Amino acid sequence: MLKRLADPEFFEALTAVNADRDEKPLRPVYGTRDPLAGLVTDDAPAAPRTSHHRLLKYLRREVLPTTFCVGCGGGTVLNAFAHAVDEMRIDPKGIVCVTGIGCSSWIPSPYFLCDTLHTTHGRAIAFATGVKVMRPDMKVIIIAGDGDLAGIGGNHLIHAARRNLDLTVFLVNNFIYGMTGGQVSPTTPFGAKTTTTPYTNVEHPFKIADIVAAAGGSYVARWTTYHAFQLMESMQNAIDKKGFSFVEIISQCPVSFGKMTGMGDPVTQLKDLRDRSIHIDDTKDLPDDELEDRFVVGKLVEHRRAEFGDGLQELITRRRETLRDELDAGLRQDTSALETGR
Ligand SMILES: Cc1ncc(C[n+]2csc(CCOP(=O)(O)OP(=O)(O)O)c2C)c(N)n1
Ligand code: SF4
Ligand SMILES: [Mg+2]
Repeated sequence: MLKRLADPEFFEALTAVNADRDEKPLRPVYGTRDPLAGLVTDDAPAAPRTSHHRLLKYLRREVLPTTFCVGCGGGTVLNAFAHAVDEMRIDPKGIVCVTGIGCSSWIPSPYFLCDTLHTTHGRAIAFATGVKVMRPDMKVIIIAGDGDLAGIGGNHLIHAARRNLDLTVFLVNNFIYGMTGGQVSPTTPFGAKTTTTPYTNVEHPFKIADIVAAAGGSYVARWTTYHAFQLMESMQNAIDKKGFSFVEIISQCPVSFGKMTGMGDPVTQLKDLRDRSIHIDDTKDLPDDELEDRFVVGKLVEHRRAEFGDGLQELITRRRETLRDELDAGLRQDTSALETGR
């Protein structure tokens, strides 16, 4: 699996079109688990370009190149997702991807080739709920940003976790409203400058994965785009899990987040993700204040709880039986009234 993800041809196939742009994109050199160790911006010879990579079948090739800025974490998330689906041998015909509005919402729609619902800002989970209830046989996967899922759609998120409907959510947390130019979001760090908090943010951010865990999510994890391999495995676990599953993916936005925070270089941001991440298993003896500025990564929660869709189906079956009994009883009464004339 590691060997397959470290495949220069897939990255090249994904980004080949970027080479036609004026910008000089960062190109990863493979064969290492440390993505930073491999990032180069020099004029090293390009990897062979190909339009036949096996994972291209998961992408809508007609919309490539992606509109992501150079160095955006969105490409890593798309890459990990395509690998996760491929590893699991899921037929994309059995997946419905649902999303809202934002740069992160473009990861599934238009780029991933399956049935997609590109809905209104903050309403992805509401639409996904309808899809899953009507088509429990489909894997319903939501990929969207922090503004979409934790801001305007925050209420939908916590209630979906409480209900424990069998949905999978990948929340791409870049700490900002990226698409609209860098407004503060509910996950923007305390003290960060954004276009709407130019004198620093004096609000505390949500730890959104912790909130989903507290609200009842069946599988909740947090990884970053630095942890591409762990992210892919976590995506697989989340997709596999019956019930509400959620992975917070901390991601770099060198353009809108970087604009006023001084983190305009994607490598600086990735290094920050690497240096501030701590695995949950290593946090047991640490006081809360030491974790304040850290990203606790790994699986936060996994448990089994009755799933909403099953409960609903059971209820419908029970109610149908009761109705049938009531109908039968009514018919018997009518027949006897006809026969006896009473
Ligand atoms: C109802 C509504 N309000 C506001 C907007 C404008 N808007 C579009 S995307 C966006 C924020 C997106 O942020 P996020 O979900 O974090 O995605 P990112 O671009 O950072 O990946 C906003 C506020 C909108 N489209 N619809
Ligand atoms: S604005 Fe940020 S999130 Fe949007 S594509 Fe550019 S780098 Fe990515
Ligand atoms: Mg965002």
